[in-house]
Amino acid sequence: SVNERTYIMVKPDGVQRGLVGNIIGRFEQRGFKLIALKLVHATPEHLEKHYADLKGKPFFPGLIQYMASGPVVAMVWQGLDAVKTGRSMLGATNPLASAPGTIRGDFALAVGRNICHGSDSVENAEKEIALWFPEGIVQYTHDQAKWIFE
Ligand code: DAT
Ligand code: MG
Repeated sequence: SVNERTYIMVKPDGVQRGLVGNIIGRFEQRGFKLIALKLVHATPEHLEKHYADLKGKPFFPGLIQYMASGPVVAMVWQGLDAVKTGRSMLGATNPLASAPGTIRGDFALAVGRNICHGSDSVENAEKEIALWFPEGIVQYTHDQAKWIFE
């Protein structure tokens, strides 16, 4: 739907490497509407909730340590098919398999340093938005919408 929302997060390596503006720019240029944004240095406990589905994987402790190693940029983007389109803009989980032109395909090489997160389903997006933005989301009219959607 036009009002679908996805949770996108620039990971600590993306912040340290100065890729925040580029990643935000891609979602802006594509026509998505920014409805939440903040810089946050998350605790391991918070990140364990975010990645709860991966608990038990051999890389889980390293993933949590990496994600807690510095601030992340937490965002919510809204627009047509935001979840699936966000995933395609991200590229494959392993950057070696990500096509050039995708965020991971343009900026990353290692699966454990893949720059950016994006929700993988509408249901998970809603869960992640609630986890990262318990304060709620600002509502405003995006005046571009009439130029982006029929
Ligand atoms: P994605 O981030 O594409 O949704 P995921 O949810 O399966 O991928 O995994 C979350 C993150 O965990 C992923 O972005 C990087 C890390 N990860 C996944 N598989 C890994 C592996 N085999 N080795 C190291 N890190 C891995
Ligand atoms: Mg995932």
